[in-house]
Amino acid sequence: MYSKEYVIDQILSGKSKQIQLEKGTVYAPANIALCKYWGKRNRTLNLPMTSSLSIGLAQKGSHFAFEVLDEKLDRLMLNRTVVNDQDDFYQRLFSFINLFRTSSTPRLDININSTVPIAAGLASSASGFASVVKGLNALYGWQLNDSDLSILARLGSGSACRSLWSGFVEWQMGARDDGMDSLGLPLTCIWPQLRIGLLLASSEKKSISSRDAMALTKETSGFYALWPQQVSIDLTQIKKALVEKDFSTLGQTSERNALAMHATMLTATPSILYSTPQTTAWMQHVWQLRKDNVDVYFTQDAGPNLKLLFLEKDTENILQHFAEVEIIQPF
Ligand code: 2P0
Repeated sequence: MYSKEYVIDQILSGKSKQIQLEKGTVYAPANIALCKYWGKRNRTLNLPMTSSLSIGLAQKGSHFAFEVLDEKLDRLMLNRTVVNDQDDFYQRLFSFINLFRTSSTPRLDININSTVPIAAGLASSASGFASVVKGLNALYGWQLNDSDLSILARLGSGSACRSLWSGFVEWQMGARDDGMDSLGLPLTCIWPQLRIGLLLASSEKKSISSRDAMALTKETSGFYALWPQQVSIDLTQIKKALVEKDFSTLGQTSERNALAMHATMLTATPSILYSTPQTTAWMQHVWQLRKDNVDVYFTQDAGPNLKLLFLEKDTENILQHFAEVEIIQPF
């Protein structure tokens, strides 16, 4: 079994752990999966059971500012609020950063500011860990390329390996046990008319983290065996739809993929249900609009919020039907 330290040694081979830059700021975009990552073949290295495909949100993501400290403890602020050293997020972040430093490396003052609503479930791990590895790259002056940074980001959180780029990114699952071939690959296709509409149902902390939920689904759902087959079909269709700029197929397939993921979770023991009555009301509204010939679809991640997919030409219509929607232009 390979360790995170082994992978880091492979990537950093011979590179310095001496600080080269005392202070800096980097940025990584959030991403929304159109074909989801749900289940790991290796939990230590966050190696997925399947490939996945996402869209980066350009202007929406995490700004990560660091400054070297002459103190004994690291400091962390998230969206201008101090995060206590007992907090789960503080511990997860610094145990990741500690993989890249020795006991004599100075402590850090870190400030993470997110431009996506935290409640949207977009702000947390993906753009966060992608921005952390970019920050470490700047701090130590490694000058790693984005592919190497993607592998390092995956060690922090799986979906973070897709957040090194804007636009469409495929996370290729890879086949190696050490995961050196499991990383994001940016796709050349751009689609300026594409719009994402955020519908926020709740800002409450989720009842089960996606990390635990995907493990429980894989371990206990008899339907999980079907998931890799579904992903294989959906990924092929989504990539074809992107090349052909076939929005209906893109939307239909992305929506089906998200529903298949949630259906599989429902059959875990105990069941995992992220949707609330508000979520299902929005779904029904989307389905009614499609009956009325509006080309709008949704995707849903590990939470009750929906992300609408539509084209620029339907913006007015969407705003009329979903007054609370926040529209994002990914390109
Ligand atoms: C995705 N999600 O593809 C899927 C869809 C949530 C639903 O990737 O354990 O935070 O850190 O690898 O990346 C969320 O899972 O999990 C996620 P870890 P992560 O976007």
